[in-house]
Amino acid sequence: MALERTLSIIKPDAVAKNVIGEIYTRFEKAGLKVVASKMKHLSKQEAEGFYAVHRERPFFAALVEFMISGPVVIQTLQGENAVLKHRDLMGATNPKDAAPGTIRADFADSIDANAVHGSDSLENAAIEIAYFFPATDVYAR
Ligand code: RTP
Ligand code: MG
Repeated sequence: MALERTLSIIKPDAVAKNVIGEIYTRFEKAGLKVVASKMKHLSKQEAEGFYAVHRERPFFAALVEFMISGPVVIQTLQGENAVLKHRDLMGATNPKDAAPGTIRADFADSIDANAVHGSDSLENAAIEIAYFFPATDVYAR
C-alpha cells in the first residue's frame, strides 16, 4: 500500500444539487483526507487547459462548456492508494454503468453531467494537483 494524493473535482451539477458535504463525507469515510480545497468558477481557458488531453475528442467542447457552467469544488485527497480508491468511490464515467452506492450512481444525471472528476493515474494526479494548487496550498496531514 502506498500513500498517494489525487485530484478531485465536484462538478457544477453536483455543486448545484447541494451535495458537496455528502461527497466529502464519502471521501472521509473511505479514509481519504482533504489536504487542499477551494471553490472556483473556472474560466474557459482554465477548463480547456485542464482537459487538454481530450481536446481532439468529439465531446471536448461540450465538456468544457459544462465545466464552466457554474462553480466547482476542487480538492486534493490523500490516503492509501488514493488514486484508485477515489476512482472506485466515483463509479463509472456513465452513471448508467456506475455501481450502486458510487457517487455517480447516486448523484450523476448523464455522462456529461456526471458529478465528479478524479485523476486516472498517479502521474496525472501530480500534474492535475499542480494545475490547481501551488505546493504551499497543499497541507500534509
Ligand atoms: P473525469 O476525467 O471527469 O474524471 O471522467 P473519466 O475519467 O471517468 O472520463 P474521461 O474519459 O476522462 O472523460 C472526461 C469527461 O468527459 C465526458 N465524456 N463524455 N459523451 C461522451 O462520450 C463522453 N465521454 C466522456 C465525461 O463527463 C467525462 O467525465
Ligand atoms: Mg478522466
